[in-house]
Amino acid sequence: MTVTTEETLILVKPDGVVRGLTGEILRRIEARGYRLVNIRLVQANRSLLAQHYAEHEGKPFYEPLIEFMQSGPVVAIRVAGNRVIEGCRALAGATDPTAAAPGTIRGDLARDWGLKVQQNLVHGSDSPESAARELALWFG
Ligand code: DAT
Ligand code: MG
Repeated sequence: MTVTTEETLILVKPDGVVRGLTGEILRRIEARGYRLVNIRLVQANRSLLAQHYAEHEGKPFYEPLIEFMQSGPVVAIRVAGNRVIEGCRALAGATDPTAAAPGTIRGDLARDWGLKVQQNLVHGSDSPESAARELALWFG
């Protein structure tokens, strides 16, 4: 029997770390059955974040996003499991925390603070290509 194992990058953003929600977010990932492969607490610099969020350069929320992501440490998590990319996106919920479904990380634990960038607790890679690129950035 061949089981293809996929990996994804999850970040607990600075709002999640400062609010003490890292454990709760890890708990939800583990409770769903995914496997934690590696974890790092990182104070990200502008260069790393510019590469990570390259697709958003030029958008109105780009500069606020880069500033916010440097406002404190983030927890970078390498997570493995069959269909983990899709599964973790579902766990995270919609980008806009007000619209995110109850039961999701964002829908249960985040809100709109009226700022220029949504503080929505987590990042999750959105495709196998993004996951490979982002895992190389955060875990080398
Ligand atoms: P996601 O994190 O759900 O993949 P994204 O990649 O489109 O969302 O955007 C990256 C982050 O930027 C997102 O988590 C929160 C912020 N953001 C996205 N769209 C926004 C918007 N219209 N207004 C404010 N912040 C936004
Ligand atoms: Mg994204």
